[in-house]
Amino acid sequence: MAITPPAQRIWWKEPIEKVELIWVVIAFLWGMFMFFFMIAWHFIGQQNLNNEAYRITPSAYEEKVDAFAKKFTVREEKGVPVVRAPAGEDVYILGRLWQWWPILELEKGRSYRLHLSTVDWMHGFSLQPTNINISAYPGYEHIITLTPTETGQFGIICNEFCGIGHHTMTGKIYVVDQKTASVAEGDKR
Ligand SMILES: [Cu+2]
Repeated sequence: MAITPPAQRIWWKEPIEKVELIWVVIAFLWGMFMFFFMIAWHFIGQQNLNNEAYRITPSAYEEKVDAFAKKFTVREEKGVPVVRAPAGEDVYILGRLWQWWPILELEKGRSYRLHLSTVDWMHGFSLQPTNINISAYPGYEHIITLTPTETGQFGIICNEFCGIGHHTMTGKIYVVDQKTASVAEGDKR
């Protein structure tokens, strides 16, 4: 706000300065370019996940994940089941205070439909070191189509602060070669 009023009181009726007009046009066109590129990037950049989301109650989701784990658990790690579903199947991960559950074992080069939800409140699913980040909410079941391209052990951390145990909220995904029985068997060495 100016301290003194402008000399020309009816300033808004003055013709717009040419340089200002050019900048307004440039800024507008840049804004439009970025708007459409955001959509284009979804297709050409392969950055944004193509996901689906459905309404579900937290307890119904918990039941589904329990049934999934019961069916396909191959071993346990510190009390957490390691679940290896047949390639191409639906796989489930559940977030809660304070863990991502269960541990998944996937095959490299095969596509999975990864279901993701939480049973208490919002958590941030962050897959490391790949750096895939997805917000997970109670009441919404996200489904992400995922095709692992590298074998190894991937960590999941929570990147939305969720209370006193937030820093301990981790999970794991193993990606193994299609013929390998299990990476963790090798880890026990
Ligand atoms: Cu969390």
